[in-house]
Amino acid sequence: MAIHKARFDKEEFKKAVVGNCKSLYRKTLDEASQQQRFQSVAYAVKDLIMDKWIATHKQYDKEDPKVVYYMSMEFLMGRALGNNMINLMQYKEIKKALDELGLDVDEIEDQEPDPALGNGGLGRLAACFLDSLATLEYPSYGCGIRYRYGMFKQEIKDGYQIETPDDWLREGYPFEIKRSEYRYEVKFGGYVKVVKDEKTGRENFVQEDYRSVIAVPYDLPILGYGNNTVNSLRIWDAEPVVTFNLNSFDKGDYQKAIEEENLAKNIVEVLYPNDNHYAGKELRLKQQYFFVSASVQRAVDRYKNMHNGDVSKLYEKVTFQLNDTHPTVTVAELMRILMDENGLDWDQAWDITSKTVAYTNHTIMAEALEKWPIELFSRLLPRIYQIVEEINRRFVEEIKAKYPGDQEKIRKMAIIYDGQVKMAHLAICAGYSVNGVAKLHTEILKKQELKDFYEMMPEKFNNKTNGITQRRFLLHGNPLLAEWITDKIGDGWITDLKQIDKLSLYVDDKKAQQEFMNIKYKNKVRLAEYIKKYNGIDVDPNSIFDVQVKRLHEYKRQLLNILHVMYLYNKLKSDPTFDMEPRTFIFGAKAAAGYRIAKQTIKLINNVANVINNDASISGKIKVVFIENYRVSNGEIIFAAADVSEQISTASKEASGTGNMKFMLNGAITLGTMDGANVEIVQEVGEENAVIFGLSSDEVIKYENEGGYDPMEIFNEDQDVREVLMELINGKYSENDPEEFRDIYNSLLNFQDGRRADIYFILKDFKSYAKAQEEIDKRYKDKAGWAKTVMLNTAKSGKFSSDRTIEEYVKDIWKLEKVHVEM
Ligand code: 8GP
Repeated sequence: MAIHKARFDKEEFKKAVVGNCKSLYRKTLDEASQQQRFQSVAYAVKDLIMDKWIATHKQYDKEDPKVVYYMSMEFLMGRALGNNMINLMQYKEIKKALDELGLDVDEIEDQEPDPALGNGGLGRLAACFLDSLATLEYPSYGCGIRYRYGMFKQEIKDGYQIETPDDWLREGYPFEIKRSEYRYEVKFGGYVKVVKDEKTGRENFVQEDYRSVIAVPYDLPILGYGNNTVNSLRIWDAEPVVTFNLNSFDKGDYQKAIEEENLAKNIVEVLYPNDNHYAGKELRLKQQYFFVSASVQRAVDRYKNMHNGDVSKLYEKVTFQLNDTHPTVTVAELMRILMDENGLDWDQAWDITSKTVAYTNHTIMAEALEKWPIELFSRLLPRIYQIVEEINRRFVEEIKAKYPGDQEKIRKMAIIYDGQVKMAHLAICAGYSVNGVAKLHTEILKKQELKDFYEMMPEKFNNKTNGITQRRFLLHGNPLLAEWITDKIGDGWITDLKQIDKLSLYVDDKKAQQEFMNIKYKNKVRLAEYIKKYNGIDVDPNSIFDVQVKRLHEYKRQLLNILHVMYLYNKLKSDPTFDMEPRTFIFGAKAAAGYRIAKQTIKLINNVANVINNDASISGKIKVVFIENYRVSNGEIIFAAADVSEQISTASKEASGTGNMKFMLNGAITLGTMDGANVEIVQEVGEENAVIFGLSSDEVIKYENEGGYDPMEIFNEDQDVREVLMELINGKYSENDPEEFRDIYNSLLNFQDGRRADIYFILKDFKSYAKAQEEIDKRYKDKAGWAKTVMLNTAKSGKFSSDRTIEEYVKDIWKLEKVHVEM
């Protein structure tokens, strides 16, 4: 790839920063607050982007390439300033300019709120994809919601998680631009009137007596690395139709005016903080239809403008990728627009739609499946529901034709059944592609979860193993290692991560090992300072940094990790000869606000930390740290500093994982189960360079099909496990309230609320996990062996770039062509 480095005029840039400060705040830089300085810098950087952004879209208008619309309820972008400086290839130059202005680049970057318009894996994947699409010069739009409040901020008080609102727009977000010219009306409720056109005899469907909002887009620039491509992330805000609806007011429809005002205010208010869990709230369905309708209307209009108003070949230039089922109403909305607004008949509209929409599945967790009650769905979206009904009717006919007399197939596959609208079934039926996000995950979809669909339409199914962008998670997050790698093998890895394999040549080289471990040490010092600053805990950078950061969910088994810490602590206390490498167990995780047992687990981790960190008798052999408010920005620091990457989900449950890839890239060893993309990580790095434990996914699925296993047997037979479990309820870690962790205890041992005991096989995997942990300890003692292993992890991470993933989507699903932007 030809890397393009634009000219940078340092003096002009400095002038711009000073000028921005003056025009924005009527201040000089030294009078300004840190936040105001950040804003002044950010606007100057935005200026550097603007011409490229304009040029990119001119080029798109001229060449009329096919465009992918990445439809997602979530984009977990992380901070933009540093990333934009990097992708402009002007990080060092800008840093120098800031130095000369007396500004510290790290402090300035630290002022930016993390735009956190996402929960976890799915949202961060979307952000990595946008980075790769722009870097690879593919035309694309991210389409989402401009939540007024993003992912909540987590504070830990007394060991408990407290959620506080993330008011990320308070100071104004410098990189966005409002695009009032692209406003669209989105309609909810009312009823559908059928009007017969006397001349043509055609029936037209008109929504009446509805409430509506105006969707107004804000665009954020998405910069390619080292090129002139600047794509857009388009997030929609909602405004009332008329702020104070005089028209309606005149007619006495005061109520309607107020309702529309409230609808607009509520709709984009907040991101639902659930990860891998479906809450089924009406407002959520409103959010979904809101951003989908606006995005699809805009996409169709754009296409029509470029094709004389003729929509019949839309699929040649437009494709919608559905990031999980959340935007699945895209299917029906596109049908509606094609039929009701462009006069196509059903078959024409269906032909276009089913060549335009594709679906990605991100989880097999049953509780994440979106199923809307018909009552709610049809009341909120009456016309959309009619269309879904007709899609379902035709689909059921197809099922009947293929499997005559097989009522069971209809029960399992129909889109509407049992009073519910099943979004995954709609996405699969209408989509031209269905993909999982790691090999194992896709196999499980084909063999288990979506078996019937796979049998009926195998050609739709394909795998796209996830990836991450090395620009953020190595080049920006770990500058020391990035520079070292570039010294050794050149900078090709930045846009072609496969090249990082060239490091394999150095893994036995003593000097290189030493350098690599020195960098790891410095990154551990950086994290230790962060921990000291935010947690007040001293941790030893010479200890093993053993890290589990991800959303808190039972299937991810943070509980297994902390139970093992309790077990280790018991060992240390009871056996004075027990020898172990000092270990710092680091956790970071947000729990959904309503997820009780997840929140209890956070409290448990903090209480265990409290007891162990304050026990002088173990002379600091174990430290436990819970990092508050884990998010993209501190994640970058954490990945760089990790020795051990905890990827310990119950096999079969983690669709892919992407944190696992970030750790690997930064030179950590995976301690994990054969789940999600761990399987492929092991394949790339070799079994001897990872530590694997636990049940296989086949074993888990087999147990599940047989009704589970009996954790009581383990409890009764394994003295160590029993001791740890008793400590959950004897007040050892909850002096004030010995009952505090009763729910956790029960979840492991007792059938309750219709749920079997230990459905995530924590006790079943405990012994094998403890052994794996011993193995880590043993390996760390061999310094050279360890260095080689972690270097190999970095060297073999090439497959896990989102650039590779995107190239696969482009080739197999989207069929896009690159557009090179000249300046
Ligand atoms: C996640 C999967 O749990 C994770 O394994 C995968 O790596 C990631 O998606 C990207 O593919 N799923 C979600 O984040 C998820 O389902 N979130 C939605 C409910 C918000």
